[in-house]
Amino acid sequence: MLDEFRRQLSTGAENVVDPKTWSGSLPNQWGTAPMLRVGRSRWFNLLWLVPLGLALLVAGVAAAQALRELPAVQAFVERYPGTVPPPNGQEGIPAWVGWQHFLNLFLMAFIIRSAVQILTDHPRLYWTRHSTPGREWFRFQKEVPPDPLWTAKQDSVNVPGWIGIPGLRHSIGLARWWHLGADVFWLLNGVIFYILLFTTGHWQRLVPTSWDYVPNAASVAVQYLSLDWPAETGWTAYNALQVLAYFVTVFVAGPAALLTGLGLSPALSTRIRPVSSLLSIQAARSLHFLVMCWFLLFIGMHVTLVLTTGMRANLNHMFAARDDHSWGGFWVFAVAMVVLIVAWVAATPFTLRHPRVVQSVGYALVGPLQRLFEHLDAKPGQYTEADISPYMWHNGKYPQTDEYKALFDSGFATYRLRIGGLVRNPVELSLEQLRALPHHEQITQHFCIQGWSGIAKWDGVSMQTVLDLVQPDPEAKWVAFYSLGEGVDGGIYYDVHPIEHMRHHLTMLAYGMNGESLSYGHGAPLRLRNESEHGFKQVKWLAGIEFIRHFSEIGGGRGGYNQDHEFFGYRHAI
Ligand SMILES: Nc1nc2c(c(=O)[nH]1)N[C@H]1C(S)=C(S)[C@@H](COP(=O)(O)O)O[C@H]1N2
Ligand SMILES: [Mo]
Repeated sequence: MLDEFRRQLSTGAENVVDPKTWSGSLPNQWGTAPMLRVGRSRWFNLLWLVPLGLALLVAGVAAAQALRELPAVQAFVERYPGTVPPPNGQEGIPAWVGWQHFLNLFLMAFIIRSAVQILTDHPRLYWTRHSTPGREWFRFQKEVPPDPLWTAKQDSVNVPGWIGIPGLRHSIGLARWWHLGADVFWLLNGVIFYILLFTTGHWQRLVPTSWDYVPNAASVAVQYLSLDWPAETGWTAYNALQVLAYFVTVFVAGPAALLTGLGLSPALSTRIRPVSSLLSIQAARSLHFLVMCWFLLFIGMHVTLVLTTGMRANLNHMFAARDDHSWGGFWVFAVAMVVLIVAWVAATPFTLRHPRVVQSVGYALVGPLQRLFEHLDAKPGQYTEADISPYMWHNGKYPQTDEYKALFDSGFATYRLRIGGLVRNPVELSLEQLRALPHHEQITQHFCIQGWSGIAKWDGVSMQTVLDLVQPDPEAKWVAFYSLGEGVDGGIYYDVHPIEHMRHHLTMLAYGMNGESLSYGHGAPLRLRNESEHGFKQVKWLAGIEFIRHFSEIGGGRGGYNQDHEFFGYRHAI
């Protein structure tokens, strides 16, 4: 009975990315300059920070030079020259620090590039859990146009392929594998770094252990700004300002990147309520972005100072674990940079040519961690009427067939939801019959993979009611949801869910939203809600439901339209 749906699925999912036809041939669309909201509706172009910053720097240099002529300041600099000797007299930089430093910078390069790519998929940041247009505090996209059916996909922007990975609009599926995959290695490197720091005593070089660091850091700042720089003592001990910057980066920004990143996970956000009510997913996304800004600022200052405060000695310390003026460290550094540049240049073309490799390697790296979280009791949060979002973004490709139009115009009088496959009792249900089933209602949060979220009240039929009605066979392990609408690359939209999720008390078929019948844009007449999963799995304009053995049987065989065509993962709860 459901063969007809299977035949309408596209099976020829591409295994390479053609930028011309990618994601339904989305045309190029560049973002705007980064804008910061000031007050209710005024926007400040952040590019002004460049001339402003330069002017401040020049003024700062002049002020510091004037200050250093004052006898009091001279006495202060003499008293606090800038470096506090570490208590245990730890000297030198061991080779393991050099290795870890290289791995860290290498991984960070790809983490940041893919982060930028991810950000461009929804180029707006918010502080509340709603994603209300006009209430974002930061954007690099125009105002949301008045079109009531404007989609989040239409809102995404381009980024050049040598910055983002892979640079195309709406390529978040691939970018996420890079980001999360590199994260796994970065975290591993970080854990090893922490362990070695504390077992070798090397931590004393990075942690300010007395108040002496404060006046010394101030002194170093004045010395740098006055362009009469402090004596270099990097091999024995970093200067106090360096220690503070390294301390913040290693012990504050690093863990903050992890924590805010975890806060971005719908899987955790829906399961650990105390965390998500303090740190909504949108606040987490904003903070995660600010942590990245810190890293970018740090990298800029750090690289500048490494190259200008005695490049050869500095490179010997970090890349050759020795303290002399030879060229050894420079050459190791040069080789390291060649490795980085080759990987940097290759990342985007490789991703476009071998997206399935990126998808499966990414999943192999991230999947085990993701499954770890799935063992946490799934209690997707319910909210109250007061939490309902004033604006719910639309997404996806709207159904435009004559068949759908006729259904819509008739008020779905002839609509039938067909449920079958591995079940004892296959059924066809009209909207009226669906409405006659026990009524279920819930207020829950929707998480789109692109980054926006919103809370809505859904009403309809609990999936448990449907299970009781059709009685799935024991061998039914997965459930396919077929849409009346097509996907962007042809063939009908579909997605597959594990049967355990169907028994969850918050999995339902919704025919109503926020007290009204489901609108065209949000999936009329019927859509799925599975609150343990991302937005793209909430199939709208539902036509049929099939209970199956495994998702490899249908479509491109990867568990859903976006998995087949946009290289997402078949479970994407993190
Ligand atoms: N049939 C169909 N269902 C779909 C999509 C689609 O393109 N086609 N897009 C999905 C995506 S990516 C999201 S985020 C949600 C958006 O739901 P909303 O428009 O009601 O907010 O619908 C999902 N369901
Ligand atoms: Mo989405």
